[in-house]
Amino acid sequence: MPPYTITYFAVRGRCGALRIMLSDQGQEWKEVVVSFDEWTKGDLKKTCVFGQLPKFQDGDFVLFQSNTFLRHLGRKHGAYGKNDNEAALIDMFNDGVEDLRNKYVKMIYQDYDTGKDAYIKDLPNHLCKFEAVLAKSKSGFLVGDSISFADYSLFEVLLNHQVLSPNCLDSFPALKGFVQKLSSRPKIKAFLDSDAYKSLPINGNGKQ
Ligand SMILES: N[C@@H](CCC(=O)N[C@@H](CS)C(=O)NCC(=O)O)C(=O)O
Repeated sequence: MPPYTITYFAVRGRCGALRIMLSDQGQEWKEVVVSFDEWTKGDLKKTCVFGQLPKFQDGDFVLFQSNTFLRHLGRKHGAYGKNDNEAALIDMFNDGVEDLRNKYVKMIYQDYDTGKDAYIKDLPNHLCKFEAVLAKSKSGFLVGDSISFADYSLFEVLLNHQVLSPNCLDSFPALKGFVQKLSSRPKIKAFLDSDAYKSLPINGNGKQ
């Protein structure tokens, strides 16, 4: 039995970075897929601390909040920096990624038809912040000399933005190199090539 279980809808959504991280860390996990019908008619929602999915189980230990899962795995698998300051920087960058993810999610679910073009036009103003950080990084990672959960988060958000706007990284060589670097890590490459990854839509409403 794998120690980890993800309970979520049939989307990449808020578990995209988590699955990439688990793959890269050589971990196995079980997926429990919840249909919209089960969610709206069943009792699962009532059992979720914030009334939402995803839910993550590490054996008997149950968590909610997707960034909490990343932090938990970061602590367990050595992807949370090598001291308190590195950990704080990793938190900071992950929060920055979360800000961008939230803007993306808002556009996808609330404003896709009328807001997509303006979103893409404004995107360089967000990407340039991460570009500046990675351009200065000697390791090619956001913090220190090894991969952290914030790198998986940023990577996954960039992959989704490349679907939204295929040339969005063209003026950002460090971000482009970062995506290539993570995409070519063997376990990430194998996961991105898998049906498990490819068969899931990015978002629940089919927009991307
Ligand atoms: N901050 C939460 C957000 C969770 C969230 O927005 N869940 C959505 C799906 S991605 C959900 O459960 N929607 C159904 C509902 O609210 O009833 C996280 O990162 O896990």
